[in-house]
Amino acid sequence: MANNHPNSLPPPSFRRIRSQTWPQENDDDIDLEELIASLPKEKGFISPIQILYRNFWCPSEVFPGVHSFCRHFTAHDSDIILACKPKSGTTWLKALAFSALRRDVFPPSANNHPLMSSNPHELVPFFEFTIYGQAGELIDLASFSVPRLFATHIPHDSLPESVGQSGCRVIYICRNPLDTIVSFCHFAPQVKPELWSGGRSSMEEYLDYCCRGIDGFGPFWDHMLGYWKASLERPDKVLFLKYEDLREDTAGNLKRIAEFMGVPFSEEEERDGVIEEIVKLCSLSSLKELEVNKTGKPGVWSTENKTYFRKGEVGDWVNHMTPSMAEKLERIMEEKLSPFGLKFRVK
Ligand code: PAP
Repeated sequence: MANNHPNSLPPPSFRRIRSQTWPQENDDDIDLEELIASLPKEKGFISPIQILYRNFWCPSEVFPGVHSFCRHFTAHDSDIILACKPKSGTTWLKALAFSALRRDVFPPSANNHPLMSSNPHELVPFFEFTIYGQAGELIDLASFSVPRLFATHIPHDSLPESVGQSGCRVIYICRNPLDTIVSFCHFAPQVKPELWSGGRSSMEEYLDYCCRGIDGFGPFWDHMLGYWKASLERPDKVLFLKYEDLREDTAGNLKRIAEFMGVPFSEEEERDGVIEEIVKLCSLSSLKELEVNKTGKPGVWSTENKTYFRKGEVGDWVNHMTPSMAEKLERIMEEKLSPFGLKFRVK
């Protein structure tokens, strides 16, 4: 097993060392207010505004964390980063990757498995929200079990240089944009009701912004294509997954994830049903029913854990979009993604 840290810490597998204030000490030389003032801005749907930074639209409230991460993070060769556009299956991928990677310390059948008491976002923290985030506490990167497991929503080409220069591995999950938009439009009004109530925002308007390339961490096509191209160029370093494929064959894709992380399932584990145990442990129905996911808060957005678990269906967009909304988005997908061979199952 690749988990070579002699004392894997109990969950969460990292240590908070002290309260973090913003700006961080080592950002003192940067006037973030001035930087923000100089950058293009647009209406936000989960933060008051979106800021165009390093070629993507960054929700304003995440900006300090994004900026700090990009300036300060140094990747290690053994690091594993889970990357995704919001609402593409982040929570699921975090649960699966964590369970597979740490199964020597936390067997999936154990009653006290970390997923029983911690939301996947607590076990695999985001760089921009949690580790370098404004509202969080400073996390001791040296306290992570090795290989360190992180997550990010930041596009491939905007990641700190050391990620591409090191041997660090990235697992990307994407999802058809029709379902992602529907998922976001259920999530965001719960996080920021003030941005949506009284007709301030609607799914139709959000879809229009997405089609114009003004969506959180997007344009969505640049987000997907950045990781897609990287996975074709460096398949040993970037694994590209689709939510729809994961739904269709969770066990098969879990095997790919484990192999890619350097912790393939042994024949004995396969025979003993370890793969199926992890699939079950991480399923939407299992996670949704846990007390921690009904009541807790992961500290990503100030929202409850339950907002991360909804239907998890492929094709739910038919229940929420008009045909003209869907056609508009499908035209953009055809124009931007198809030339690069990127297609999705949408039903
Ligand atoms: P995030 O980007 O805010 O972290 P993310 O986890 O990527 O969210 O996406 C949430 C979607 O994944 C939800 O989809 P829905 O709105 O269409 O239902 C959520 O239901 C789904 N999801 C969460 N956990 C799982 C899981 N264990 N299996 C399958 N789908 C899941």
